[in-house]
Amino acid sequence: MNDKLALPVGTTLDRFIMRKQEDFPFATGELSQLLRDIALAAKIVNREINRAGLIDVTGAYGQQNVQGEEQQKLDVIANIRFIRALRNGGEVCAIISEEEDEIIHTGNLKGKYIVAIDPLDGSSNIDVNVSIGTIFSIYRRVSEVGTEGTMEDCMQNGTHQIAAGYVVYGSSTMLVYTTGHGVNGFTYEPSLGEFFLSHPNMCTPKTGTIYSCNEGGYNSFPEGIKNYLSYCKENGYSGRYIGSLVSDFHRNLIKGGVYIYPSTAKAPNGKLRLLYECNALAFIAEQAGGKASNGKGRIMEMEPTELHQRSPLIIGSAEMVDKVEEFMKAEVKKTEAVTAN
Ligand code: AHM
Ligand code: MG
Repeated sequence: MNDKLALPVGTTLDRFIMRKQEDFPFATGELSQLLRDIALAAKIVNREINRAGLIDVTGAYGQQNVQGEEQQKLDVIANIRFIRALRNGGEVCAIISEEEDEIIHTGNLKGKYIVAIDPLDGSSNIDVNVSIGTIFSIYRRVSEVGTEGTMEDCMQNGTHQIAAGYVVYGSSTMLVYTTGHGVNGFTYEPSLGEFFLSHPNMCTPKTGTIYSCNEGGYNSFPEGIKNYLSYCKENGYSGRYIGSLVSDFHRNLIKGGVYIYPSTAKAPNGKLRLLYECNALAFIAEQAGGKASNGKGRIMEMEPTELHQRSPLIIGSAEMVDKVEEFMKAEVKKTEAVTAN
């Protein structure tokens, strides 16, 4: 990190975005505006979430999304809020959302950017007052400005992200994002309606002693993952699993740890979506000094083949992710040796 870029704790998100833009003489301000649009939608969603239980926003919406999952009312509300903010902002030509079957054309043909979003992640936790989140990735379009966004624009691999972030609606609400120059976290002050810089230049510990994994699926985990989980237990690691990816990731980012969602019998390619969840968090993890893998290689280098593609995800402290990969690769070698004989 360039120290010249450091801004003091307490700087508002708006000022931070503006000051960062000044460091890039040819920036047009469109990406800055887009980040502000996302922050505005996050404030609105935060307000809705905080009223859950008082107004009729909890429970099932009565429909399934494209992946056959039960949509919650707040999933639908958050989806509408983010799409509206991005459409009104004008910088985005197309959006892809975990809650929508197809690409959404915003009608802003001059928009240079594409957004991939999981508007409300961890929705099974909404009704029980447990932290949930929003995850987003921003890409520059590859199609010509002045035309509609295309599938090719949306199917870029994670290395092409120009910004990514998440909002965690937790004991406080935080927005954490990167534009590829480190990671910064902002805490929401509800009485002022502002996000303030609270976690400048976030760096994740190289290693840790927390593993986060839903061990309910243990019997169908790959052998390498089973062996790694035994290693965690033998070494006295702590198991921590909220079941909200953003919250589990955020805790591990700060404290050091690894989050694992492997392939299972129920979800042979893993459960998490490459474009809406894995890539954004992978970009943030790497920018904070961590790693993200699918067990075989780097998440951000996976070439997407479909919008709602899933992937196993192993993400967090660099040395822990390396260790999981080591266990996975050892298992592959063993299988190869058996088949060769
Ligand atoms: P969602 O986007 O439908 O909410 O699903 C993603 C969530 C993650 O937040 C969480 O880590 C995972 O699903 C939990 O899955 P499981 O209940 O199988 O452990
Ligand atoms: Mg999700």
